[in-house]
Amino acid sequence: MVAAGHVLAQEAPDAPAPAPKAPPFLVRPGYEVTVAADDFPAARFMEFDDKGTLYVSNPGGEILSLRDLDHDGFYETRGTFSRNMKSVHGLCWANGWLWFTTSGVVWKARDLDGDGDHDELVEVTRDTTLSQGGNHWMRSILVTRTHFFTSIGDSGNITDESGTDRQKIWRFNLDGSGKTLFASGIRNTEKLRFRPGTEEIWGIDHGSDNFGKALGERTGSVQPVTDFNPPDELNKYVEGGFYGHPFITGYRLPRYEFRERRDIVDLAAKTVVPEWTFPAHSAANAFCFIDPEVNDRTHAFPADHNGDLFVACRGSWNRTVKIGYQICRVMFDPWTGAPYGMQTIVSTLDANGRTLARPVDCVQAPDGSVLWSCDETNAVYRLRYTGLAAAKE
Ligand SMILES: [Ca+2]
Ligand SMILES: [Ca+2]
Ligand SMILES: [Ca+2]
Repeated sequence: MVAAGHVLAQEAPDAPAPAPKAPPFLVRPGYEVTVAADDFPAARFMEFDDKGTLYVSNPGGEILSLRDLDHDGFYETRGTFSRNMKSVHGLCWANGWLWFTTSGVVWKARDLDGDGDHDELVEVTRDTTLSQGGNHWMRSILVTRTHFFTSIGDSGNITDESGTDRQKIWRFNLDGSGKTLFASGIRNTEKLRFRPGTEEIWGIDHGSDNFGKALGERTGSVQPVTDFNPPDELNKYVEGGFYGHPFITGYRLPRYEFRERRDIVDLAAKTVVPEWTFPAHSAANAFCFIDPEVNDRTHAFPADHNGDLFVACRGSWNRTVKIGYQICRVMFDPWTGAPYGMQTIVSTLDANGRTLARPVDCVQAPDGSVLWSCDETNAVYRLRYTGLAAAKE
């Protein structure tokens, strides 16, 4: 018979391994990045439920469910909420359900017994009403008390799809009925969210590639026009709004390719301009707002971050010098509700310009920190504010 103490000594190696270290990102003084979870097939979009479960979608077909049971910021417990859902992307927690999208279907599911796997799955609406596929197959989802909103982008780069269901945001009743056009002229907006404390719908629209190609630019070498045009747009989507694509870009600039259209100036005149823009090819992808209710409770970030936007910029391919590759903060003026500035918080290029990560999405965690995902390192990182005093130490 073995003494109890001896058995404990034998079991000691089973203690949890320390959390992995984050790559050497360039992080703004006062902030810190750690690994929240890793070893994903690909980590794309994220959402929390009301019990602190983190959901991470992987377009290969899974939604993983993660928990940080000891509240140390590392999500050590993992389940598979949903599987065999090829192209699963957009996520939104609402009314007790995790709503999610595949390219041509809007679904909702819930876990009733708390084991991290769904027990109930509902197909809310299918591709008889939703376009699918193409280059931009990622489908957004925003669920409100009364409706859900979804969109799918341009099937190519600058395709005239104005006569189709693409390049538009659609509003549905919660049961999938009542499809109504909400906004149009959108190239590729992968995430929609309310600005905290309002019912304003915000999203980021990706600018096109190869702006100067029709003028003789050569992709990857001589592209003075494309390097700086067009911007990625932070838009406030209003009912009936036309956002320009594919004819008009940014601040009512007509596209060279559509200059022969007789209505091109009228199209420019009716285009809703962006509330803010990001440098061309940043690939400003997805975002979260800092909800003041959460931040005032957790004090995770200074109070002047309340209502600001954290944006995951995946970074450029269509630029001669890399740009994007960062987590940035877009500051909002709480008085006007409008953006007024931008800071880089994390650069995912190292000092030699090498790519350390390509950020995809940001989400505010229940502890107030901001989690961001990367589908190349296949990890989720945790960004928090540690203070300038800590930065000097
Ligand atoms: Ca933990
Ligand atoms: Ca379950
Ligand atoms: Ca636009």
